[in-house]
Amino acid sequence: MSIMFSPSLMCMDFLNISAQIDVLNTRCDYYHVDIMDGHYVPNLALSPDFVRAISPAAKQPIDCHLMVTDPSRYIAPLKAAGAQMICPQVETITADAFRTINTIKQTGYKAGAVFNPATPISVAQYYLHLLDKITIMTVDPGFAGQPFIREMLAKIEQARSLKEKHGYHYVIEVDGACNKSTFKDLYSAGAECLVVGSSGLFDLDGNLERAWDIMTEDFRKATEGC
Ligand code: S6P
Ligand code: MG
Repeated sequence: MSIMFSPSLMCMDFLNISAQIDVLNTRCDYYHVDIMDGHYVPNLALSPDFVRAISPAAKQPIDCHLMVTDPSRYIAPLKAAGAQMICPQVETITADAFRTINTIKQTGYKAGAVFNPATPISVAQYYLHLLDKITIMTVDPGFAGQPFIREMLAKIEQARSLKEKHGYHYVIEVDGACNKSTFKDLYSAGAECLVVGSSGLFDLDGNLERAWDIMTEDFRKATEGC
């Protein structure tokens, strides 16, 4: 059983950010920071200022999921704020995917790409080899607490077989409703990193250490024998 967990910080308790970062520092693999511009998605979430605030305390890489119309505007500010990985939505970089990904890498980040549920992996086929991570959205982007889109299991399997066939180095991440009721199917399909938000982690218990233990036990039980 090998899996990575990336807590979605827009779901944390904002009255206790510092204490929660301390708890997560020794447990998580990445920090998942949802950046929304209120234009690409009808919501606002976290920001470069949030990244700047947590980066001195964060001991794991800060991974920014950009749900914004123009990702290029966020690359330099997020670098200055202390982020380590940038993942734009593939739908927002069709006109300049190579320029954007190369800029992300030349700025010193790891580069990922995120696929909306309705977007096929094939749109990125010419640059999959450049990516350090691909994220399959299993909800439409913009909000926490949405229902899981089961059709995405086939896309996760496809990401795994493309990785095996071509030797791609990307990590296969899943974002959206990763929780007790989906862990088994996600893991069996090939997910390597799970973004855990309200349903998978933060709403399990008011005490985050206990919530983390509940989540990892949920995952262990769900994937026993897989
Ligand atoms: C959605 C965002 C996600 C959510 C996460 C919340 O736009 O990209 O990262 O924060 O899905 O988790 P849950 O368990 O509420 O779906
Ligand atoms: Mg996200």
